[in-house]
Amino acid sequence: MEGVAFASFTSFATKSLLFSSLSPSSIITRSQKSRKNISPKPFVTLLDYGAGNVRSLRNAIRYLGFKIEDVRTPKDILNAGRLIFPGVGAFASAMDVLVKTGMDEALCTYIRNDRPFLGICLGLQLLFEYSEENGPVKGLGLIPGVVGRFNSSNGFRVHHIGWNALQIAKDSEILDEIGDRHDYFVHSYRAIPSDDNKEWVSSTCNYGYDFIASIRRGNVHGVQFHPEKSGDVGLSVLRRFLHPNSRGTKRPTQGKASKLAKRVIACLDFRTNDKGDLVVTKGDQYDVREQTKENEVRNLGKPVELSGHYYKDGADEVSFLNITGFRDFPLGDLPMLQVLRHASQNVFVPLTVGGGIRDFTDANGRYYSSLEVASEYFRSGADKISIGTDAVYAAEEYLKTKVKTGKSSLEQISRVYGNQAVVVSIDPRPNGEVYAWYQCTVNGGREGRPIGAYELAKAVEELRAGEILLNCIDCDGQGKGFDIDLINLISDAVSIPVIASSGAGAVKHFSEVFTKTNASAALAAGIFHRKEVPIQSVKGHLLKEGIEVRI
Ligand code: 1PR
Repeated sequence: MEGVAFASFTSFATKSLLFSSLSPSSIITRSQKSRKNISPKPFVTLLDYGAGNVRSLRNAIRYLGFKIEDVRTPKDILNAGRLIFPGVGAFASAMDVLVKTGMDEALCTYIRNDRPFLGICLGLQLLFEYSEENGPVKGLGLIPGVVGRFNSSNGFRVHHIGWNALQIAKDSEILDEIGDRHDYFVHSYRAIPSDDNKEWVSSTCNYGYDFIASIRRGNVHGVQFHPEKSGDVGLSVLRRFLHPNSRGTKRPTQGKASKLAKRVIACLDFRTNDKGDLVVTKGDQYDVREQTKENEVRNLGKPVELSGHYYKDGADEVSFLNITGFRDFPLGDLPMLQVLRHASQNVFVPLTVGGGIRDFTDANGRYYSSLEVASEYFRSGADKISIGTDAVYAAEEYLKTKVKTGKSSLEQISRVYGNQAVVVSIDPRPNGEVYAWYQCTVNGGREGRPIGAYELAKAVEELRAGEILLNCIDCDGQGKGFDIDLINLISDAVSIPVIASSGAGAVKHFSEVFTKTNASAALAAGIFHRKEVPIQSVKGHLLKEGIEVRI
């Protein structure tokens, strides 16, 4: 991913100095000699240079029955039987680490020798000559061509986030089960197809214009999308790479994917009930207690089970919101981290986690930065984190001072993990009789703030939010449809994707939000938890209405 500076790179580079006395060329010579004696291994080697979250990929590889051996030295690359390189972070920082550690040469040798390789996302981009990301920055130069940024001049939002279709250019056995189905992309830079790299390109994708979605030459593969987050289709890509002998025949083409799909997201609000159990709950206008004498927290099921169910039913993403995170210390909430760890072992679509992300000092006086809190969420399996309350305070401060301090949770987390990994959740409540405005709230709707949803959205975009989750307290849990005016107000104000939330009560509400607004995704909770409508029926309806969704 892009736009990222990495504290963790530095520490990895320092560790790597342990083997820096061994020159890359001497390493290569020795391992080339010994390679003849290497037998095929029942594991895959992973080049994780410590720049971010590759837990999802690890989970997917393990799910497919493979063991993982991590690269520690350039020699491990040369000795690998099968190597996966999930590039994470910014192009320049990644190249910097590769060069400092001598892994650049090892990688080039490995790939030039046509050894089994799969680069993912930045792991594909680094194979090219140059990237414009903070550059031009030199890449490994194995494939002719350049990596450039998407631009919004053609009306497309700069991040390409979501499920898109591939146009297969040539046979690439690992793509053979994709057919006409969508894969999950998240990036704002892309490799540009040209005559010079034509022979490498195995598929392209269109987002305003064509870009390289995958490359293949011999045993060397690279994909811009994330197979580990692309559901069954993505798992088939990994499986075909990991088990080349069991690839079998090409599957008949399925699906009708042609462009970026609208996303349907299942949301699990959860909190601890009065007995101390972590439960999925869902309120009416944010009140999650039953209207009974006991006034207990509404219990709609167990988070891990429900997330697995929604994944199988076709959710394009699953969101977990710890709705009382504002009052408890989220890292003290070990069951919640366990939920995430377990859910991410079996759910291979993006997981977003929110609730309580802020700087915090615990009872013993130990200070935790919001970045540490977010990092723990990422380590536990989150692909994106969502910030509510703290983003409101950051936006208020920014609007008051006009200074980006770089210290807000929003700025810190997007600097380290990339802004595609940072969602801002807005909880507005319509206010005012004559001049209506959408007043932002904090602490789960408990406190109104002197800032409107429009101003907040614009400010958090400037502070590097990557996406907006747009709730509406009045519509929440009512089943009467999304607030179309609010969604239009916000999605027209920003150039980052907007997720419409609150109020879905029937399949027609999903088609309405996608035909009347520019929302990139629709999120719902109650309608799914109460089992009124399965996600597949929502998608069936959207397809019938001519709205492209992933099936
Ligand atoms: O403020 O950073 O600690 O984050 C808290 C997060 O928890 C925020 O994202 C906030 O929206 C959420 N939250 C806080 N209290 C509640 C509550 O319900 N009492 N849930 C709450 C808000 C999230 C929605 C919901 C949809 C769809 N709900 O995404 O799931 O409104 O519901 P529906 O389809 O049934 O209408 P912080």
